[in-house]
Amino acid sequence: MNDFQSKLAALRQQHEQLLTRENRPVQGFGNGIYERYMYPILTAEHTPLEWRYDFSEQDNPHLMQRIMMNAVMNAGAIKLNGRYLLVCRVEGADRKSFFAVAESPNGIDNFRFWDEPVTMPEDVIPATNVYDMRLTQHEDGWIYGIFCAERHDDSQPGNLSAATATAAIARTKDLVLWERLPDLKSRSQQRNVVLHPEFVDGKYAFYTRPQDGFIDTGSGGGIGWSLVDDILHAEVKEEVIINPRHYHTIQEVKNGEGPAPLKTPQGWLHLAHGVRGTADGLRYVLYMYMTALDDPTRLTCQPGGWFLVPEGQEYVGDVMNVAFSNGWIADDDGRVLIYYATADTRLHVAVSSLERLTDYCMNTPADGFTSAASVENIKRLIRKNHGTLQ
Ligand code: M1P
Repeated sequence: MNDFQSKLAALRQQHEQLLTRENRPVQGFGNGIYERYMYPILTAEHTPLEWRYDFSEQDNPHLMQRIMMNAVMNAGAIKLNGRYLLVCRVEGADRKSFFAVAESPNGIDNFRFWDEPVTMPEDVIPATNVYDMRLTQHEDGWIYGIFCAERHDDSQPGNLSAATATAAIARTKDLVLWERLPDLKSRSQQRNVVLHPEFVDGKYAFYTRPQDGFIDTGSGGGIGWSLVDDILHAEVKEEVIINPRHYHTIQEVKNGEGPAPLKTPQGWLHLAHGVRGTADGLRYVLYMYMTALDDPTRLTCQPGGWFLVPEGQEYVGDVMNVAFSNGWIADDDGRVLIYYATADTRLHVAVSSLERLTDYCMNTPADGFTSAASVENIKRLIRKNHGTLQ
């Protein structure tokens, strides 16, 4: 074996070790609501070597990476025919995101990317960047992928940072072949748009996130809801805000629906992200809420504060202080696998159950919006523990 060959063999061995590393729950009490796992499930290093290296000794004698990867994050998730599948946002060193499917035998570890990234057909105006797909197994029989399509805002030719965010719609049966439908028409820019899994009043229902600009939600009041007659020409005609932003909460600056909600006997279970401003920049955290089964726009409960935040090393990365989720799987045994990314860099899993998540949502005090109300919540719990609660 020459130098090149032994270098390549070592590279393959190291990569295989990473891909097959067993993941274990973090030991300790945690919070009782979910268990975090020791290792990220997917990182840039997990992407196939074939995507990054030219293996020809003649063309690439130094075994350089010809194409470098930057991050794997924000993945849509689905269990399909017994397979745990993630449609990941992979970002190259060139700052372009694309979709790639990774598969695991158990949803926890041994994730492996399929051979090639997804070839996503374009809409009429091609996008510069695509990301953050939410997967919805709809009762119409299709699996929909709703994602953000970003383009330069040509109405501001002199501003290279001016961009528009639009909700793109594609559908598939197998995550291999995708049919692209026209982007969602909307008066405002839209990101974090999610398709509800059931028809409502015979229509397709979208969770929306109206925003004035590409980054700023501005007058956009929070997570919206809109019924759409025709998925082939989807348009937001009327939009109501079902989960508003609120002063001095974790969702003051913006919020956005995470994955498609899960149906439970107690109501629709939602995972979302909330954003607040700090002296150190924006802080993205995850939170939960529930809506009524007979009216998914009616909020029934929302625990005060965050559900999951970056911890330890999770805090550090490309965009610090960010936890983001757009994928979860409700497994046949009642477990819920929550896929969350941190710092726009890597992807993790946390495990809970429908039973625990509904308990968390229904029995955690709501945000009372003032310090005094928070103190009352704590005093009520103390009195309950002392047996003195009236
Ligand atoms: O950088 C944090 C997140 O920012 C955006 O989310 P939002 O639209 O709510 O601000 C998205 O670009 C998301 O991908 C990213 O993780």
